[in-house]
Amino acid sequence: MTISLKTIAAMIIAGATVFALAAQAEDLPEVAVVHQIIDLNADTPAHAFRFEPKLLQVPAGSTVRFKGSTGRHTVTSIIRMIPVGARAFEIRGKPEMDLSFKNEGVYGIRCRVHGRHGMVMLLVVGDPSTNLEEARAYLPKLGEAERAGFEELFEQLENPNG
Ligand SMILES: [Cu+2]
Repeated sequence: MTISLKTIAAMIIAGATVFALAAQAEDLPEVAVVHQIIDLNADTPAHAFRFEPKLLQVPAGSTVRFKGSTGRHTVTSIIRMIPVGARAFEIRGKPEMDLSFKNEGVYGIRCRVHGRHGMVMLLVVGDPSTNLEEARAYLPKLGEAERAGFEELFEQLENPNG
């Protein structure tokens, strides 16, 4: 049996349609995804071990899917850099984990192992002003690379267009 090129083309188009519908269905409800990266070709340690994205803004009540808390990576909230009333959290040894965030404000997050290389991220849930100043005031207590990482992210948050 032979399949004509025309048939193959039709099959590809049908497949593409199914894929497009699936992508549309996945849009609701939206889940933001954060990856944890080890990039051995990177030119600096802060780039080699990183969250992607490093700055994430979501509406209150959103679910964030953290991927890649494996090997030595962790997703660890920093005490004093999360909103009052929000629960501290740590993910480790999980390829994928969903967390929901109800409390508005900023969440300073580090990798417990690679934080010293600047592996930090800033999650902003709803209105950052809830605890922005408190979180910033804690920066001097952090190690050099973590502090530098967060300063860059706070800067980005306040001047999103550069
Ligand atoms: Cu790590």
